[in-house]
Amino acid sequence: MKNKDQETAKSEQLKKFTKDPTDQALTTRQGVKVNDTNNSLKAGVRGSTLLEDFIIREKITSFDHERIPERIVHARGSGAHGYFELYDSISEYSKAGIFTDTNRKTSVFVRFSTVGGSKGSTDLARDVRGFAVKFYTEEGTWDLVGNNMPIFFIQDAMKFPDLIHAVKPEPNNEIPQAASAHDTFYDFVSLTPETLHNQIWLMSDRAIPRSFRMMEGFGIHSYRLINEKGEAHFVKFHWKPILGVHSVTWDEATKISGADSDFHRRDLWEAIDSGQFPEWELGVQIVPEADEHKYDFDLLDATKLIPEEMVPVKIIGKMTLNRNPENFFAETEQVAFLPGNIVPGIDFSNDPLLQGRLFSYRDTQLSRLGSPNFHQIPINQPVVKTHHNQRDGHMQTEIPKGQTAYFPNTLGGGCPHMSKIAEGAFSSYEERIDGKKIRARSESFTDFFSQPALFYRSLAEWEKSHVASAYSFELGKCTHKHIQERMLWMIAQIDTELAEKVAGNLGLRIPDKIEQPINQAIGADANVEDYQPGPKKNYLDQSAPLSQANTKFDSIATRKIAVLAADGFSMDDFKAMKTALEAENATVSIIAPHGGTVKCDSNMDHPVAASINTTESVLYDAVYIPGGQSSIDALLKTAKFKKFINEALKHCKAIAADNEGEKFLDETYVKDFKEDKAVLINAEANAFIKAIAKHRNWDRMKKAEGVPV
Ligand code: HDD
Repeated sequence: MKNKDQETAKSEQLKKFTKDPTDQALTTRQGVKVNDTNNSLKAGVRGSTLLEDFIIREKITSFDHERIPERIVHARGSGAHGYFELYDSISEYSKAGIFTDTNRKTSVFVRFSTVGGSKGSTDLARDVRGFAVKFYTEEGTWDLVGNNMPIFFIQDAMKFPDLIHAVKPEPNNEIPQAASAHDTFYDFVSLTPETLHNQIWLMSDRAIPRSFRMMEGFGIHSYRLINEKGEAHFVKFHWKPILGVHSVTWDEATKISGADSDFHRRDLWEAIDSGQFPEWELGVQIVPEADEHKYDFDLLDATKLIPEEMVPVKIIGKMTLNRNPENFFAETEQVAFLPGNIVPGIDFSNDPLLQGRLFSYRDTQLSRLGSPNFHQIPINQPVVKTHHNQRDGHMQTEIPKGQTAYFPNTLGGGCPHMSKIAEGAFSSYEERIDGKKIRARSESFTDFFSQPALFYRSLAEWEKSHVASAYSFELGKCTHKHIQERMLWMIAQIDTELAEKVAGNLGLRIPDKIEQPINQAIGADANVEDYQPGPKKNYLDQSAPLSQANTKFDSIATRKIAVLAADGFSMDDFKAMKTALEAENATVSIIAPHGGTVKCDSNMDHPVAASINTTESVLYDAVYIPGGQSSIDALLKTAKFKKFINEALKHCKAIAADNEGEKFLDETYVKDFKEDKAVLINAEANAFIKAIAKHRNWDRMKKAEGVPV
């Protein structure tokens, strides 16, 4: 395959499978043209339906079998196609073509997801987000199946079913949907201190992203890169969004869930559809094998990150998503990610969480997609030819030729033949292992408090305040005092002030002592004292990349700006602002008292994006009110416009108004925020643009909490 063809290799392959009904006749599955798809075949017009009717039988049988089991976790997700390009070769670390060939653009398919909720649940649940990337490389398919948080809840795959059973709806009443705020989850967490690090990330704004396009991705585990000489380095993978890392507030998240539970899915789709392609840079943290034991944490422990101050992230390439799927089920639902899909130049580490995943994903596809031939589904096919002796099974769609399906053989000329490593064959890294076969957890895994504390210390004040509110909300939903108290004790190990705040909100005291926070990751015969959490260490005071306060604030591209306007709004104000915003690739939507069109003071009709009855302020990033007395008079007649502004104010968004627009603001709580740096009255459009790029004015947060909406 020529390098330049890589970018489109997957799209071209998929085209062969797409079907376009334009100008085509309706047929049965056997290709027979259908004359009536509205009426069944009956014995007389009022008579009973006849078994003979093969058309209704086929139609209904197909319908009856439309559903497949949803993913046990990450059931709700959205996908997109794109490509990856490498900036600089890292051949000193890896021989993988994708990491050495800067001329290639490798096709990718990405699926973002929430974890706990069902397929039909809301996008804005407080949850980890899945970030799974399938690279269709020239050497075979590589899947990097990660999340938007750099660590995981547990250290050993053996605990995964327990974790998921605890967080999923409770088994007796199937409540609550897509929420961790319930007793069973905190029962488990409070008994399993290894969860604390991912748990505090879950309480942070990372768990309620503004957009899939504005979140980071992480491979989490230490993997290995293998170079031509067969030398290995540990590696952690990072995806850094070009638009920066931004989130909504919890109050918005709950309201978005009602106003548009497809908020993230729609956002991804619309961005790609309008040519605003989402982009992430790929970074690697490389650790030489010799440094494996250099750190205060274990590289094989998936509940730990490597602070970027200790090992910098080297940016090596960029991923661009530029095409929406043609069909959700065929592509996004049927895509099967397997952490076990790797290519020469990349290898696993002994992380016991990763090791279990290598089994689980293939296994789950068998029950979800129903056959070991799931790799033949178009979205799952590699872009390179495959030949092997695996045969048959449900839904075999290939026709393997020849007399032999075994190796070695003479009858098939010894084919398909094996390849040498020099010819590109995969060979596992020959790691020296010297140990007893033992069912236990390494002592180097018992530091549960240092990194949650590092995370919390690294946050800005507004982020810390969000964490305290999140813990208070989640634990406030628990009904068992002993669970709440155990959690308070745990949080106190991270930070006492944080625990005190949460305790105050719960109306409880932090217990001085709880029954020892026994690490439940031990066997019944182990000595409990040997397995208590290790002491909290401080090997780094703060790590800047952990805080969203240190992300990018340089663009308003794809930000959604609501313009509140009714008949008679000022064309001059509107035009100047719209032109300035659109020049920066933001989208401008008129929200009016009604649908259809509104007239400006130059008597021109302007399309209304949404009538105020059908939309909410939480769906936009900022609000602008142009002047025009009759427009303002009309807006003031509908209370929901005031709510719209008051909510934007409460959520610390940029608000601008020109001329008579100020009169509208004076009828809202904005009148008490005139000095606010993101409230811009008769200001330059550029000042508004800068305020939107800042994402939010968190300086307003404390005072705005008093706004009663
Ligand atoms: Fe997993 C799906 C990410 C640990 C078992 N996982 C799944 C998906 C993502 C992750 C993004 C959705 C893929 C898609 O979009 O189709 N999982 C992770 C990460 C983990 C992790 C980042 C830890 C670092 N997972 C993990 C463990 C196990 C599983 C330890 C089991 C032992 N995960 C599964 C699964 C799923 C899955 C049950 C459900 C659907 C699927 O695999 O294809 O096998």
